[in-house]
Amino acid sequence: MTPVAKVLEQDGALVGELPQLSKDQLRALFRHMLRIRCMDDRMLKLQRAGRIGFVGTATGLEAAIIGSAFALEERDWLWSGLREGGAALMRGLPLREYLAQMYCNSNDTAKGRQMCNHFQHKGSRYPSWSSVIGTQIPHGVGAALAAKQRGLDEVHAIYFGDGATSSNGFHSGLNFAGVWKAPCVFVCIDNGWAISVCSREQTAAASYADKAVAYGLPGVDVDGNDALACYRETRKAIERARAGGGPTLVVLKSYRMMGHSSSDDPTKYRDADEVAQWAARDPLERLERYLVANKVLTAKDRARITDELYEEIDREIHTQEAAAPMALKTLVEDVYADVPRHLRVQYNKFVAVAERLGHAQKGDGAFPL
Ligand SMILES: Cc1ncc(C[n+]2csc(CCOP(=O)(O)OP(=O)(O)O)c2C)c(N)n1
Ligand SMILES: [Mg+2]
Repeated sequence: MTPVAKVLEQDGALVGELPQLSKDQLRALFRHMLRIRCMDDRMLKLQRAGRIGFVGTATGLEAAIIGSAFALEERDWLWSGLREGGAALMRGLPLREYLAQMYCNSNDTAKGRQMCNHFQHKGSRYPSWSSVIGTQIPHGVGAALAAKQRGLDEVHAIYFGDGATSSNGFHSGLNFAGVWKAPCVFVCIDNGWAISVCSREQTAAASYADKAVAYGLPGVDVDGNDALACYRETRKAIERARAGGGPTLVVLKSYRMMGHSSSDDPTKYRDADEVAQWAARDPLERLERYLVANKVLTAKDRARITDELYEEIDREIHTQEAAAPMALKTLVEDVYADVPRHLRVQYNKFVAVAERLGHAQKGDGAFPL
């Protein structure tokens, strides 16, 4: 097992080589991490109030998600595994589109065809992610290899959780990328649990990073609650991939503080002691302590930024609450140039039921026969 890369102790003390980041960049890093915490609070409350259907939180994983994605350039790609919505916001997904996707309303660019929380944003090179674990790994490797063949200067960061290391896609993706030196970085967010399966039941390896050896890649273990370490190690791996050195497996060791999703109750399978130990290693507090001690932030800044973020989020929630639902006719559109007769028949029957139940909107009866 490789030593775990670290820059900051939990009290904010410097114990490793600092990455090159300006004060403005450090403040941005902190703000993007804090936004995840604020979004989780609001999304979970909306889900519990029955306003949205499903949420997968990232509380506890802020340093892993933002620290690593902060190392990407605009021209690079991020293939999301599950919980990287905060990185999508940082890289350009408008908050409006994020929330429209949570509501699956008429502003949703995925037209309500994805489950809530399954973001995609073409503008910032964030392909739509799939709940089917590990499938993004070979997709991302293929896209990286295509970029290399076309002479494009792009690196593809492929994210996945510890659970995905048991998927077929992990093996075929890492093997293929190693052989062909695809310009990609594998970012494994090891949060200790794959729903209710803990890491010691997932693998007999001492660390997920050790698996890189079998594919001829370097693997690195990183303290995933240390934003600066996550940034530094991902940046190194990106630079190596960009220079033609091939992929690296970067394992960010962290912990999911809440349930797997809003449908899960983690108290059924894990101890309160374990959760408390990780609560004491909070990634936001660690970075804040370092930034305050080094006068990049003041002790009052966190509360001020939190208020600003909530104001921005709440304003957009009100807008999306008021937006119309997705038009029902989109159910049968976009597959055929013209909606064929058999789908029109089914659709008209469906609309008759929707009208009776009061779910149909004006214009939903779009395909009269
Ligand atoms: C191929 C496949 N098998 C099983 C599942 C059910 N499933 C959904 S999430 C999950 C665990 C994912 O764990 P991990 O990769 O560690 O990500 P995390 O949820 O911890 O972020 C499983 C087994 C699935 N979605 N796809
Ligand atoms: Mg996991």
